[in-house]
Amino acid sequence: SGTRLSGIKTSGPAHLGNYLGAVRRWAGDQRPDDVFLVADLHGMTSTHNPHRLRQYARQAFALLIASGVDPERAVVFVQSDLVREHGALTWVLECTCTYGEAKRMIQFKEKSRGQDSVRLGLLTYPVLQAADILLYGADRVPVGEDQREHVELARALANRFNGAYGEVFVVPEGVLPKVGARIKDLSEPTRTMAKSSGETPGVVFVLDSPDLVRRKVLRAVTDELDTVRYAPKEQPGVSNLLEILGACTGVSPREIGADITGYEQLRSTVADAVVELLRPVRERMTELLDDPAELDRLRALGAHRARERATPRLEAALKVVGLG
Ligand code: AQP
Repeated sequence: SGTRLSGIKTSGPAHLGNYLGAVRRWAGDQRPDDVFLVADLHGMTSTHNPHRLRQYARQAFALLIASGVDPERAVVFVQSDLVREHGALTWVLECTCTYGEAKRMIQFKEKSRGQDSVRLGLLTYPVLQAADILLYGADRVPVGEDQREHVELARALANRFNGAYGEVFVVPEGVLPKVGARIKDLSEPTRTMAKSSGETPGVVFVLDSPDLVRRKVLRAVTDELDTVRYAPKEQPGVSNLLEILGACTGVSPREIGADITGYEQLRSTVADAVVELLRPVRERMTELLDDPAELDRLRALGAHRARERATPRLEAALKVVGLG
């Protein structure tokens, strides 16, 4: 057992990749001690729209519940509902972290490259991420390759803090999640489907209407080879469609193309599968979003459960560093 922590950032509306590659798996494999975080504080490290940020957080929370995360068993909450706790520990950890460590993060280098105005939060968000992890005593953090370095930082900060001031934090470990599908952009199949791509036909959002989903999939980029074959390097577009179809139906993408003859059939088969996969999720999500009282009740429940976990550890940390 132990505590696993997983999060979804609200830098945009949740998409098919987030659902197939992460949320669906989290819901399917949840244990009572799991912590799920809607990371809205992380949704403002670059230019953002306040109204949308709030909306994306509500949507992401609704998505977790609609996907089957059980708010009575797991701790599922919106990060900004505990903004004081996360903010306070972030400051303490920023004073545990060096500037050199923060500026070496590959994600920072990549995301700040070529930008003339970089928010300081883009530099320090890995420390906020460390606070997210350490507040809840998470010992395992399932992350992909791109986030591994941040979990290593959280680990280093926990060790350094414990060594300097006393054993307050559980030292977390990054674990490779069970391989989920890595979904690519439908229009540019060599890059991953991403929230930050914005409104493009290449990104299918969980809340898109069935009509829109269908149109986006039917416009998916393929190639001129005219063979339905799983070969991500040579045929990224076709392989992505097979990957999506495989993930929707639980069959390996290598096997699933056998009965499909042309690209037209492939696109329409995938369109049907995605529409049917998302339909119940979107319906439950919409129900929740249309019932703000119920959504707020679940949100308050999650925040309460999260605070019960976070407060003792935060207080212990403040005490040993000499605050309060
Ligand atoms: N394209 C994807 N295919 C499969 N899984 C994906 N995830 C993200 N994109 C894909 C997984 O979704 C979970 C939540 O992701 P996140 O909110 O932490 O954001 P991210 O990984 O940075 O990806 P996004 O959604 O594309 O956002 P932006 O554009 O802001 O970077 C994670 O488990 C992630 O692996």
